[in-house]
Amino acid sequence: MPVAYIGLGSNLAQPELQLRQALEALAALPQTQVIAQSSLYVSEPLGPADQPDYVNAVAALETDLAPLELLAELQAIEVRQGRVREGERWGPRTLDLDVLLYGDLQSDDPQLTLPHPGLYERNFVLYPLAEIAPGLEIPGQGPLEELLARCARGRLEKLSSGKK
Ligand code: ROI
Repeated sequence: MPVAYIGLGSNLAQPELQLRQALEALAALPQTQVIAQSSLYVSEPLGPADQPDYVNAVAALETDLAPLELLAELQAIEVRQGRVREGERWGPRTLDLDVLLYGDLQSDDPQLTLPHPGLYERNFVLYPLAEIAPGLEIPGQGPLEELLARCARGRLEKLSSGKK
């Protein structure tokens, strides 16, 4: 089964709870198992600074869902947890679930660009990812550790530890 890595983020309506609920929802997806989850991290907002800090994490799934099926399931979880897709670009959100990687797939489908274009330079993605997938090769980019070496850790604090 392919392994997909999912980025989770929230900065509204009890972000830590949002992430814990989202992780439970991921575990309940059809044809899917959560094989690892990172610690939860508190991160400073990328984008407008006048918004609350984020809680971020990364999960690894083994899934038989096709990439767009997985995306649709993630969007349904976002909506169930109160996501409203409008308002300010790069503004605050109750829950964001991104497909970061899907196996070694590379895609420039505008619906689902893979690897996720934000992956390469976001501390709140790279550090949690490295926690659960050390040595990972990022398709088209090279070793995760090389991206990490170029990415300042910044203000990123572990909130609680991961699992598995
Ligand atoms: N900033 C942080 N720290 N974490 C996020 O998950 C996040 N998500 C976003 C934007 C608004 C770009 N900023 C973020 O979508």
